[in-house]
Amino acid sequence: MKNYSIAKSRRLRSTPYTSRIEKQGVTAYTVYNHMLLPAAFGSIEESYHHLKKDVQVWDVAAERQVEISGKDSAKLVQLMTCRDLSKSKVGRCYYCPIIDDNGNLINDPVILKLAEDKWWISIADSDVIFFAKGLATGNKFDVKILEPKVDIMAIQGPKSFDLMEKVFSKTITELKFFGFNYFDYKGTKHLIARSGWSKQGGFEVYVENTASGQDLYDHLFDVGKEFNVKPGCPNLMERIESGLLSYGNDFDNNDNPFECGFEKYVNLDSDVVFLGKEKLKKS
Ligand code: THG
Repeated sequence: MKNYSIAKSRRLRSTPYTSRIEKQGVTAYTVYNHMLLPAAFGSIEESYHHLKKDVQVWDVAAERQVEISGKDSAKLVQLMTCRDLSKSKVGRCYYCPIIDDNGNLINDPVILKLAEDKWWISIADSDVIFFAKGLATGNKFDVKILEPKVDIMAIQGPKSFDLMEKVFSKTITELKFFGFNYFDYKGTKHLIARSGWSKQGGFEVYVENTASGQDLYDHLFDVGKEFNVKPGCPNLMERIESGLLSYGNDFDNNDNPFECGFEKYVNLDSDVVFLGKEKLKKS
């Protein structure tokens, strides 16, 4: 297969980690949310075996956040997803299909409840922000919607626990799956969740302070030598083996949640209000 270079531009955004991963030998990019997402560091097969054994640091800044805050934020977030969020808790992440009025998928983000009136929708590759703004305007919701400057770095693999403990102390290993909390790194607080797009275990750091995040990125490689840390990225082999679906690749706006095996995340029996509910009842 012939390979082509990709022309970077303002439209095709870099991340705060791009210069670092290029020094470290990234060999392929894909485009995700109008941003560079590394797709390979040499052999995907070798990376696969390394990810299952040791620990990798990933530039997944392309998993952008749609921040929704304000009085009607919970109503808007619920209107967009078929997962019942009425009992959701601050400090937890929720994997939620976002669906339209036909019951078809718009995205499959992780939703973080930051406060009763503040949410981050950590999106896959589609422009959820315009969908959210349209719904907010049409429904006259009192909300603020924006894309905050948040650049996720993921630490994935079985040795991610040892590496993160070395940097953030024992408390970080007590985070439950899909829980998040704030952890100090040299005087800067970072939101860290136990999550990530692999099933090898790990964490995601939602970096808001870019300089501190870049310092942390370098530090993880300095202190991670004993765990054989390497740069990596979502791994095609591992994610397929683990059954993690990719919006735009494995499913898109022609599919409903049932066709994707998402029935776990569809609540048709509760009285919450969301788009496409009647359509899904008939499907
Ligand atoms: N992390 C963050 N944002 C993201 C992704 C991520 N946005 C885009 C994309 N990935 C969204 N897709 C998924 C798909 C699956 C999972 C996370 C994001 C996932 N699923 C678990 C599973 O299938 O076992 C748990 C789901 C559950 O039961 O709650 O982790 O990776 N920040």
